[in-house]
Amino acid sequence: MTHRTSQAPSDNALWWRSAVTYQIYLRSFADASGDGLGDIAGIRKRLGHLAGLGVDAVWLNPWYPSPQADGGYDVADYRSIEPTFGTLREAELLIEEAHAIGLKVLLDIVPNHTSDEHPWFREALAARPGSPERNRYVFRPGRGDDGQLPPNDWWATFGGSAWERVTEADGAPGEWYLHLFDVKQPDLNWENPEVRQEFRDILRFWFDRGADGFRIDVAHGLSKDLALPDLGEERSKVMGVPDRPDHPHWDRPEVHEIFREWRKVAQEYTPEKIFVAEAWVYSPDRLQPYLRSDELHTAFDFDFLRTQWDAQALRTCVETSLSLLDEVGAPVLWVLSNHDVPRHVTRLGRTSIDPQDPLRRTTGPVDLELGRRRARALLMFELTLPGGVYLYQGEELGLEEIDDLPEEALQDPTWRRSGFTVRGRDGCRVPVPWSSAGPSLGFSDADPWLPMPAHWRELAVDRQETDPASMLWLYRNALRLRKEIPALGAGDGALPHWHDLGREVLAYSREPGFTCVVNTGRDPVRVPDGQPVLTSVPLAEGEPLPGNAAIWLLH
Ligand code: TEU
Repeated sequence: MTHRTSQAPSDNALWWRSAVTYQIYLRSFADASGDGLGDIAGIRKRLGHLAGLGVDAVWLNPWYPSPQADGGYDVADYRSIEPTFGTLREAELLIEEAHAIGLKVLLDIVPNHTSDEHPWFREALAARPGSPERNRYVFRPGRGDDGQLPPNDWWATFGGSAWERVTEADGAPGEWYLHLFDVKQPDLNWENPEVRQEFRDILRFWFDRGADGFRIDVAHGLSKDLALPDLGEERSKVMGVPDRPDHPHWDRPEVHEIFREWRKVAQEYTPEKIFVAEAWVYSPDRLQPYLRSDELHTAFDFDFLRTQWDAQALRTCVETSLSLLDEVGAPVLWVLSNHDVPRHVTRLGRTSIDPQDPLRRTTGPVDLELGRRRARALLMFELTLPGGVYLYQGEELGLEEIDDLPEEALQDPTWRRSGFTVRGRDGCRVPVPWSSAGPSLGFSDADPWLPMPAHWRELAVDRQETDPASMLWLYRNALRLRKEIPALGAGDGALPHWHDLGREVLAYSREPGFTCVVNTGRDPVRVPDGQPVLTSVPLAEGEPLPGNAAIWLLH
């Protein structure tokens, strides 16, 4: 039993093992400049919301200069700030102000690809085939008599071929370059020492400006089998995740060498800087190597995010993740939503379940009331698990996925590249409603970059602030109790002690004296003795716990 967790995580060099981190999707958080797009000044005005919520850290999605072909994940300059978001000075001030209220600040690094408007790519286009400039990326001649066919059959994540042909300086059709995402996101060649050196320097640039760490975008994608073997897949899997262990461009063994180098950069600082990997892997055991003691500190647990609302499935996921990561001494990071997946209120409220679609991207009937009820219970489960938690902006308001954005508003490159068949991720990126009045619900003075539904007035921060039954109050209360209850937090190596209250019930204890019960079924269940400290639904003393609800007990 460890008491480490009862301290404020920020006072502790190991804060990242138990921190609750709030993801700020900058474009949609708060707009102070009045252009309809969120910005740094907007975040600085709303820091009080985060302090009031009780989180320990923030993670900011990319804020660098970018043509915004993929929401900023197409970076044109890694050492500056996109002018519509603010200035480098404002970024430094934001980091300082966050630190002053006890929040750590994590940035987002995008090492798999640059923007096609990055100077390196412009130089590569202007240079000859075989030149050092081209060798920073993955350029290859095409197949076929005239090189008119792509070098192999790899697909881009957003749809279509992963290869694009360029026109050479003499005007002739030329080589092809690899892009595992949009055509405006050419993949870097991580076998090239110059690329490695550049990114180590970029890490230092932001660490020197106060960043406490980085979320690593597509950490599983950096290394490729440069023999470029065909995949043999006939059809593009739009927004697919690695579906086999020996994939030629996802989760290659060579990637670990890169992260060992990065760890050394983090260790140049005191306290050490930290990393969180966005790594989509084939099976939970494949996350383990990323988290060895000389590699990355943490990685999102996407299996938890993909697990359905079922006590047995959730328990299996939790046990598997905890025991696998404990073998390498790493904490698990529990996460339910982010800017890439349908919001979990909607996922939990979908009444028809397709096992082939665990992220529930497919639209279909949704019972939002049920989804919110389950989301409240699942949050209470998540926040009691050993390890850290990532929250995505707006989940504290119970926001749902917006499935019916007008087609002309859609901006995710997936929509176009999938031949207008996959709507993409805009539905979870709709701006935050801050106030129940005003045309863009307090987000901006202008029209927001994605339309906000009028009914979100009911979910606005100002409404929920005055309502103790709201989702916002549940988050605040749960986060406060998580800090106060000694059993909660990191709990390194401590596996939960499960109780058998039936197949549809998750019930477990952590020492000293804490029990969480989640009823994923419909029938009420009797809960163990103890003093209730939090319930996801109103509950009288001694009353059985109804379906789709949770309770915390002290004893
Ligand atoms: O996402 C990487 C990624 O692999 C996801 O697109 C994944 O395939 C999907 O979420 C699984 O359903 C990261 C960023 O989070 C995303 O926003 C970017 O578009 C992408 O990288 C490219 O940089």
